Amino acid sequence: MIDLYTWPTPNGRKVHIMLEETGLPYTVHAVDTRAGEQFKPEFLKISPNNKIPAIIDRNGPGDKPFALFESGAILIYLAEKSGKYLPYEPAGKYTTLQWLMFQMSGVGPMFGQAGHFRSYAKETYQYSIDRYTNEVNRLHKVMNEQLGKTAYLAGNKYTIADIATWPWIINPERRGVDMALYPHVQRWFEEILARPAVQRGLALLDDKRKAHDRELTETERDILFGTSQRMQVAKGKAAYPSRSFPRRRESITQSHMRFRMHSRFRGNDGIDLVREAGAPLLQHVTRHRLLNQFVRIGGQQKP
Ligand SMILES: N[C@@H](CCC(=O)N[C@@H](CS)C(=O)NCC(=O)O)C(=O)O
Repeated sequence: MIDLYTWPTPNGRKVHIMLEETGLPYTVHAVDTRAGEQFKPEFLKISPNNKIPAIIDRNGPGDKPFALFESGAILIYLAEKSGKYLPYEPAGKYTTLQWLMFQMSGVGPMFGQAGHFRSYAKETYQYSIDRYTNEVNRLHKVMNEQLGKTAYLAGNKYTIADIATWPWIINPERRGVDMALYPHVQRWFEEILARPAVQRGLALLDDKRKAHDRELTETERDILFGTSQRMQVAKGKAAYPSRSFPRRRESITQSHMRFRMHSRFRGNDGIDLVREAGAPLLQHVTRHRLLNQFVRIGGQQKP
């Protein structure tokens, strides 16, 4: 039995469809990301990146419970568990993984940012809208060329590369895409839409999606994109502004010391360098920290 932690978004739907396609038994646990449920400690234990989807396979490796986050990893895991949608022979397998990585590193992030700047950002940032809309269209062109040659993204078999990409093609107008320009993507989209398992996957938690098909409230916006999100990440520690400044100073110090060590003090005693480093640039750093840094850097440089 797979425990599925999810919400009806493109990344969640990848796993909804995969579970329906494979027929693996599963139980759904809704994680309302607009209400901040992704920050609950029990969910963070499974998905420390505070994002859906995540799973726990009650019968994981060694027949022990096994937790997994990141939709790409989940798709590979479920494909190997079920023996479906990831070819076994190496060429087919790596071609599938190649297109899966294309989705994870290109389609997901770029489409996500396009949607963000076109629909969710409160102000209009034209540069960002243009940048991500261009990328979305470029990626559609890449897919269109591929799907003009093969039935599916990784060849003539339906694979996890298609399952990962397909939910991101829904509502193309929201990302500034005119599908008439990409007829092969459109053909592929319609073929996959007609699959009964895909229909069942789309139906999962769809009532919740419909209820949320509206403008974000201020609180929801803050949870997803604002200070709530940042504070959660920095939880238990100081918030970003007070931490980032000293960190940057430290790295200036470190590179400054490396430079001097290479150019002038190579082979000298570390204490000399620490004395020399009383220069204005380094005044804010305590002598103790300087010594520690020098010992660390100096230790690496010694023959
Ligand atoms: N790379 C991740 C991305 C997952 C992701 O972005 N999930 C979104 C919903 S589509 C989420 O949980 N957002 C909540 C948040 O960022 O707090 C994956 O593919 O699993």
